[in-house]
Amino acid sequence: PERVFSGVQPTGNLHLGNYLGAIKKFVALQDSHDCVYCVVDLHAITVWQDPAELQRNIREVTAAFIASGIDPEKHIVFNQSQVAEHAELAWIFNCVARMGWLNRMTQFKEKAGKDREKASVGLFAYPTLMASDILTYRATHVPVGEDQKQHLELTRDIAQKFNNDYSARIADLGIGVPMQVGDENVNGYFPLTEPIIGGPAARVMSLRDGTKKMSKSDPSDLSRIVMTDDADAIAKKFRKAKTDPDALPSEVEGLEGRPEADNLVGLYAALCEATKADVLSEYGGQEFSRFKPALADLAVAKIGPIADEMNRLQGDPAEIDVILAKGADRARAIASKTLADVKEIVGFIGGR
Ligand code: AQP
Repeated sequence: PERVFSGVQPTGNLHLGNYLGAIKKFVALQDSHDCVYCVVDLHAITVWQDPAELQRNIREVTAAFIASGIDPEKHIVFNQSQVAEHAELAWIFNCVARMGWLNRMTQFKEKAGKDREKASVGLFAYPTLMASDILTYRATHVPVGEDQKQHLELTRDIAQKFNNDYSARIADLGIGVPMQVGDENVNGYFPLTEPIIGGPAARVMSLRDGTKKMSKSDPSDLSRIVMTDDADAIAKKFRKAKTDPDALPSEVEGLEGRPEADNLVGLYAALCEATKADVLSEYGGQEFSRFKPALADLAVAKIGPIADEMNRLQGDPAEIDVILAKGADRARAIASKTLADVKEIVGFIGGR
């Protein structure tokens, strides 16, 4: 069966972009796929995290998964650092990936800023750990926001190079999976994972600047709707959201060159599972002063119950920890098999 993997970093300020670009899609995939959803704390520490806050944030993301409708009994919900195989496979992938590939990653350039010498080695190697997260479960599909597209391409490059470098060995061991690469049928060990990106909220933008993505680390609280914002905060943030002076267009083409308008219409569409065209057929010609309160009400109606449930779940941290521990056991059962195979493929002794 097709398997989905994805993760969210426990770095606080979980926002509407994380929900609509990722978590909401995780929920939808549960009926059709085996799903593995991870709180990626090893990724979080690529930049400094206060230890007590990190623990709180790990539980908060877990609560957000469950409150949004992910079923930890039917699928796997766990915490990355509890399954050592992720870090182990990442090391092997560090030896498969090339420096030149990682040098091209735009997220590293953005997050490292001007003084790259001061960035952690982990921040640079982040994409090889992400490839490991996905390929530890030999996942075929990864739902993510648009910002992760380049990392997903790197994951495919790593899988392909590993398959090619070790193709004879994989064939000898008889543990490959048939796959098509170009016109050729080959036996690879790792699948070439497909991203699932799309819909009207694949890239949710900052409420203060329609050219920047909504982000956890933006210094302005007004730039993002946080999952746990109350109705007043949500209404205020949309009221203060940057817009241009024109009314909403009636056609989607009319959103071109109007990034803030495009973003708000996209948010409305994603929240009510419609298209931007549907939204504009209702609100085209109207002023933002009418549209913004409607958007705020819709956001409160969709996010409010999730926030309430998140708060309830976080009232019992021990219960969350039990869910994570059980999830880790089930994740490890898959991960340890992959690692045993990989060690055998690479030529280590005692893997299987
Ligand atoms: N603005 C966004 N629009 C759509 N999807 C988004 N995602 C993040 N921002 C947006 C998606 O959310 C998932 C989890 O992301 P992450 O935990 O890896 O965090 P991130 O991408 O680092 O989030 P931020 O908010 O952008 O944090 P900073 O400020 O640290 O850069 C991913 O699937 C991501 O695509």
